[in-house]
Amino acid sequence: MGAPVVVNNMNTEELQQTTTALMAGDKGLLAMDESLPTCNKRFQEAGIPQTEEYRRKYRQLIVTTPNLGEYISGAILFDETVYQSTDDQVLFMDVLHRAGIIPGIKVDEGTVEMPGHPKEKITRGLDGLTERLNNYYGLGARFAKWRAVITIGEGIPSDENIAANTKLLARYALLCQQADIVPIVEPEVLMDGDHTIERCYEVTEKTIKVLFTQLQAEGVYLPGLILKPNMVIAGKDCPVQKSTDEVATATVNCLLASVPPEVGGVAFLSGGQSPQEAARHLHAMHVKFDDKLPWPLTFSFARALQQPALELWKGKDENVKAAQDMLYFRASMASAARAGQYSVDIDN
Ligand code: 5MM
Repeated sequence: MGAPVVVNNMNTEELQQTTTALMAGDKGLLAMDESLPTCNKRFQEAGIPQTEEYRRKYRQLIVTTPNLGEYISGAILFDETVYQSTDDQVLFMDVLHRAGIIPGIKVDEGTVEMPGHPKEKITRGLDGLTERLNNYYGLGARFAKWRAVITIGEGIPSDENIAANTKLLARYALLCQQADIVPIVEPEVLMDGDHTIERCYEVTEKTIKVLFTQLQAEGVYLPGLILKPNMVIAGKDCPVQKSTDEVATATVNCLLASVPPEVGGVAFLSGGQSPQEAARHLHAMHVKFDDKLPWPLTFSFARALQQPALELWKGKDENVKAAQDMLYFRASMASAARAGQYSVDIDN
């Protein structure tokens, strides 16, 4: 074996290998990294007690779903989950490794109001990041995730907000790569509001372009990086909702205009779309554009994979099998979408 390739204080060979494994086949990523407030909110809506033990039971349900590794290449965890174990004391990280699923970790520390910009958010989490990354690597994590939130509204997003959030994403990405961890960079343009698809396109394109300018300025190794974008879609409250084909076309055109071809992969968030909508859109992108895509294009859904399973589980042991069957089914549908083989007929 030769010495590892080290560029800009990073092992590019290992980064590329991890990225390739995460983007392999027709698989995608499972985002199970809801922070305490988000997880508790979802539990509250489903009538489930909001305790550490119920969060452990829920994450156990997910990671022990039989054969999930057929469709899922990597799972993004929240810090609490990294240290949790199954009823018979096997760390969830080990359960995932045995299932052929690479564990990843959300390392941002959530959003706060941006100073001087009361309607906009900025993401925290750079303090002590290298130490945390080294610790997570030692525990078996091979990739990480940082989410920035871009809000569309009257006069926003501001240039300052896009610049600040993308700068933080770029710093995070560099620190990850220097710790041999593949960064997922997630600049989420929210679906909240009544904006049109055209406005979403404009903001998403601008955000991603600024992001890659910052990533390149930091010297981030693009083949060892995964972008996690929103799809280009009208706001939830916009009266004009476009067809599946229009969303797929706008999304791919926006990404082709803004994402350098050498990027290791693109994996969408679902952003509040139903599981069926998210799958339809991903499927349409592959059917129409497969031969034009310079990067692997897959999913990194949270709600569009988990929500139906969570609603079946309801916090009750007797519902675990039904919930696991549902999670496995949703993963199979998302994978079919990535393969361009999804249809509403198979999704029932
Ligand atoms: C946008 O949220 C990410 C993707 O989830 P959806 O597919 O449901 O849109 C998700 O990974 C998110 O970043 C995590 O759930 C963590 O969110 P919080 O709000 O807890 O930081």
